[in-house]
Amino acid sequence: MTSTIFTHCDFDGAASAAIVSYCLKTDQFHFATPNNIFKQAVSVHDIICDLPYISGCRLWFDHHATNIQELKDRGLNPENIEGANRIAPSAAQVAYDFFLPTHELPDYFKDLVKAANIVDTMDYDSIESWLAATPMNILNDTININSESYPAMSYHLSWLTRQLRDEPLEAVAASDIIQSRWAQKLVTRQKDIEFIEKLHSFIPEDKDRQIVVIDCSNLSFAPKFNKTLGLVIQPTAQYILLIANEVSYGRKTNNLKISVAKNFLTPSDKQLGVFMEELKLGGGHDNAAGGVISSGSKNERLRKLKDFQLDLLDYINS
Ligand SMILES: [Mn+2]
Repeated sequence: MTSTIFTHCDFDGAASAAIVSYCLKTDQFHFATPNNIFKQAVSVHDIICDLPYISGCRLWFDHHATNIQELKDRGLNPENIEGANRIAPSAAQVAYDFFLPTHELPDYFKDLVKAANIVDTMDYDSIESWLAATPMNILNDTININSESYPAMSYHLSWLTRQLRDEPLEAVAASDIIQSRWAQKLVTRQKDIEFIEKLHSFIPEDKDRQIVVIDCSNLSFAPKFNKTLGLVIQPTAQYILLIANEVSYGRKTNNLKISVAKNFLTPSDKQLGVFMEELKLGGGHDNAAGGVISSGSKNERLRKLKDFQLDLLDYINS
């Protein structure tokens, strides 16, 4: 029976799937997000990596504390699930440790796991090292280029997963496909930085300039950039807040999509996910969270956005 590896559409998703693919000779991949995995046709033959557990799947490999807790909340014992799950820096690490005692693994998997650990936890010691042209950064930063469509990105991710399975990181990063994507990425990144530089602001109440605000709600298009690039322009800020229009069926609504992240170099003990949940706007993790501010009119949304920004400022100063 053919089995598919359902995995997260990010670097750790590809890395963990590469290790599982090597060991179990499964060569079919399907990329998903933590939200849409629940809508996928996962069968009893399938394997899930780096995503929430789906009842009845054959094997599950994960490292997210929230997913393991969610399982317990459902009355399931994580130790009884086939595969491996534990809190770790990456799903790649979990899968590697699971197969190591019983399989002969290529030496280059050690570097792959190390890379997944760093990329997935943003374990960098400077903005420069986060942006540096290292093999792991190049591969991670070229997963999506030029706002590629989901099918195009999935196609690339399947290719990347097979390459990571069959070759060392350096060789994959040096390939023509990756080098061409990287050249494009450097151009768009530079444009994104210039764009954020023009657009970013601080609210007047934020005297210490702690929260870089990137407000895209007055734009007629939805820019797609990594908001953490705000730190290139404001390296001493502690948080980055991105605001954008919520689009429904191709039309702008009065609702605002908000997402907030901590400066990865100076993480505080604030729990952004809990904060967003308490405001009943959304949720997330300690270091990054998001949600939607719903409003019926332009004025209401301006007022609610201002309230939200003051609440956030209060919270981070509390
Ligand atoms: Mn992961």
